[in-house]
Amino acid sequence: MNRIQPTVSAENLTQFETLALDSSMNLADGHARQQLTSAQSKIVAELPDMWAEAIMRPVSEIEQEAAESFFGMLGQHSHPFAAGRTLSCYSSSLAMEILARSLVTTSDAIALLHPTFDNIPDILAGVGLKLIPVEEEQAHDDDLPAELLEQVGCVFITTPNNPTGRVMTEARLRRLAEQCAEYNVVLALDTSFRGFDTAAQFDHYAVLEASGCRWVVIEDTGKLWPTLELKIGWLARSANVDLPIEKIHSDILLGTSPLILLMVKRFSDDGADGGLAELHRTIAEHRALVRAELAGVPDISFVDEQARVSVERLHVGSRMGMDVWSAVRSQNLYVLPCQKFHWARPNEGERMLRLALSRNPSTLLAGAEVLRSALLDTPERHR
Ligand code: EGV
Repeated sequence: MNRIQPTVSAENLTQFETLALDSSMNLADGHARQQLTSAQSKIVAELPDMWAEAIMRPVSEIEQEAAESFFGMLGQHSHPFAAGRTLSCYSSSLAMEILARSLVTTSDAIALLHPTFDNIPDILAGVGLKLIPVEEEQAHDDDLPAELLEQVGCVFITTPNNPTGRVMTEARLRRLAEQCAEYNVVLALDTSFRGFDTAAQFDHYAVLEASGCRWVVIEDTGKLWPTLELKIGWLARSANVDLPIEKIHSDILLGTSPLILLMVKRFSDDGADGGLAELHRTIAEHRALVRAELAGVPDISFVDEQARVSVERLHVGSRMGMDVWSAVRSQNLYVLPCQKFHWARPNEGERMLRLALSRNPSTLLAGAEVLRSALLDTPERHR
């Protein structure tokens, strides 16, 4: 029996995620909510000692250690922290806001990957930038057209992409960076999901530096570990970027918490010492679990066969995604409808849902069972 529910109003993906926060079956947001591993639990138990350490030591030393450990864990050995070109932020979205405000001082338009998580277009458009969509296939397969590069001050790419998991190869990144150098366009990367996919762990900074292009990279500790929203977003830039990033960063914050930086260092060291490989196995198991639990449901498919990221797209066939979303919500299961990832043409996402995999297996199992019966009950719909 369906309970009567208030009408839903969600203006963006994050508001859809907010609806799910108190539910025991929250498969909506891409934040990590699985159990701590035993090695991670030990680190958490040492937080009081880390607090004392954070009080005693110079912040810049702690920040450097956190950056070395985090970027090192991810293969980003040419990162520019030592050169003074990596700023820490409370979140990667804040880093994005700082980048957006910097860009709009010198340009009025930006080329942005399509689809991608909607807070990226919203932040960029929010400062007044005009957005020009770059289809994922085009970004990965072809040179960008000259007419596009002549119009924009920046090309913004999310790799691995959210929600598709698509990773830009080293060869493609090199070519894109060369094109950006040629047209004097800033190349901006959001690599928040890179920790999940070893294909995204070649040394991006070496490629960017070799190209000579102006570049900015946003990195995120926030998707990997279940650390209760304690995280760092890093904002790294080239020496020649010629944007007021440092000034705008300082307008907004003095710095991040040395306690969180120490925690990031410890989680990263554990990651490099086998924790990241363990996470990869966990996410792969969770992906297999969800696919197995939904196997045999007619007229569905998993869209991103190669994805390694902690989210999974489900195509619901001739059903409408929002019909399935509403049906599972009445059972207290929350997933994410995909229209808003397709920020330029939302209808392209209307038959897809995104499921979060960084959860406990019991939650995924319960969610998949609810989803399975809802899919079996949801009728076809033609628009
Ligand atoms: C995901 C939400 C915002 C973002 C969620 C996300 N952050 N809106 N500042 O972290 O994939 O669920 O990226």
